[in-house]
Amino acid sequence: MAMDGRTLLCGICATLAAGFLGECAAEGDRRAAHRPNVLFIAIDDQNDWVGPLAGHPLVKTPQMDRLAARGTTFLNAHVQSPLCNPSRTSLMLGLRPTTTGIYGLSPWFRALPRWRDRVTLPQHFKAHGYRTLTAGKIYHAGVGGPAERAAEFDVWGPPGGVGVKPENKLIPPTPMGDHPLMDWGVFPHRDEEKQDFKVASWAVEQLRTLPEEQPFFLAVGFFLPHVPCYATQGWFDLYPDDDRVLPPIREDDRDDTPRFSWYLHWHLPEPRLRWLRENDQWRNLVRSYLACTSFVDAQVGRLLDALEASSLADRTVVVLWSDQGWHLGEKGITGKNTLWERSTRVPLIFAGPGVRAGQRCARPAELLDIYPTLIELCGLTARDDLEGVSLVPQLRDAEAQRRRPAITSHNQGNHGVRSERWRYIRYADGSEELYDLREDPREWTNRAGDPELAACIEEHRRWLPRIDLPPAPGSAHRILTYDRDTDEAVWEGTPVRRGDPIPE
Ligand SMILES: [Ca+2]
Ligand SMILES: [Ca+2]
Repeated sequence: MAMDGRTLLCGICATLAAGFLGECAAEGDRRAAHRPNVLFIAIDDQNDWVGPLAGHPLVKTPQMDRLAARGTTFLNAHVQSPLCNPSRTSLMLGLRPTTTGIYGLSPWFRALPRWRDRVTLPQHFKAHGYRTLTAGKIYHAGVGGPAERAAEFDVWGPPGGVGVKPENKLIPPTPMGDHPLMDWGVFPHRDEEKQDFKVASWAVEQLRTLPEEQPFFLAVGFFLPHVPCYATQGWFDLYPDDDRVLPPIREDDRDDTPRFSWYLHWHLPEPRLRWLRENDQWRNLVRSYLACTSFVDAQVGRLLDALEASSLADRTVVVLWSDQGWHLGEKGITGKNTLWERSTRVPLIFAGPGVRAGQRCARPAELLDIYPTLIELCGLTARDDLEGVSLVPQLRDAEAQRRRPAITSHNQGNHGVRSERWRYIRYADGSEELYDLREDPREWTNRAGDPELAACIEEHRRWLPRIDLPPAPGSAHRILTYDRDTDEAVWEGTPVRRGDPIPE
């Protein structure tokens, strides 16, 4: 790759960090005034049950529909990890989980010497003269004290979270620990008491008052529809109180998935489908999730209103994404931590300058691509140490070619490879799945054993990550390791043997 002096300077900056950031910032100040702003909207655990992805026939998300009409929707966008911390770390660093070694809810990446000085997406914008702001859930956990926070973003708004909640859980005690977050239902309160409402209010105020002469990178992270899914009756009334809301499932769906597929979510607080049915909670959970999705959609709408009211829309790139999906009974489970479509397929919508309006792109896309895409859309110095590729060709023409599939990893050795038509999964013990999404969009029939598809499997295997690190030091929470020599899997420190019953 050819490098001019400035590229080289910022290339060094990207790897060596803080001391050089100031020089880059000075360079950036001179050119920054003409660059577009960025409104970066994250939603937590939002699967493809949004209007633009049509993942649920009854879902109501008029504001995301409105954003999609203004921009380009990726219909085949996938996360790099089906879990908050590794997914967000991957996006913000521009590196796969298999490269960071971060697969669990811990560690925070700055705790690792290797990534302590890594320049994140917002830091790269700051180095080019942007004012960077954040509210709600962008990183998974607390970043640290004032100095640590100031290093990540210039301005910090309200933190993420659920906000007001009932005194006691609304649903019966859930298996595997009765986790406090495992709760949902109608709960009387005012929308203004929800943390996502407060986060949106703060962001709206920034959009009204930010100085014109400096471009901004404003990150807004919504917590819902992450559990607990509380909403008022009005949001529930958007959805019928009958079984039309339930997703189609097959009772025997797991009969043709490898036993190892259970190991990825072996013992977790998210209830299985069996518990939902036995406790008459399936429909209540699905309606709660849909109600919270519509509530978050309305908060997105408040941001879009503010953008248009301040005449910023033509000068602001908007990107909306979710850090992973959620199962609501499909394949016998709720929650994430799988390599199937329900966990990996998420909204990814771009709008604003450089983005063609009204497009729907079927090419595979990765959240990892957001970093290089925003760099190109905003005219920042390119970096050669990012593992994603820019989506700008598809933002200009949805039919533009892309060879690379979307890859999701959940702990070392377990990968999903999603091409335009197929999903190939390979687990650490060598077991495999293959789905033809064109003929079987719900991934009901595993065709990995079909000899006629051997070449198809071989083609997808070529894309398995070449770097596939073990968990980084300090890894915890939802960590799975596997030893090929002994055929022993270890889930969160406890061995799982072939004959062990699957936890319910
Ligand atoms: Ca999440
Ligand atoms: Ca099946």
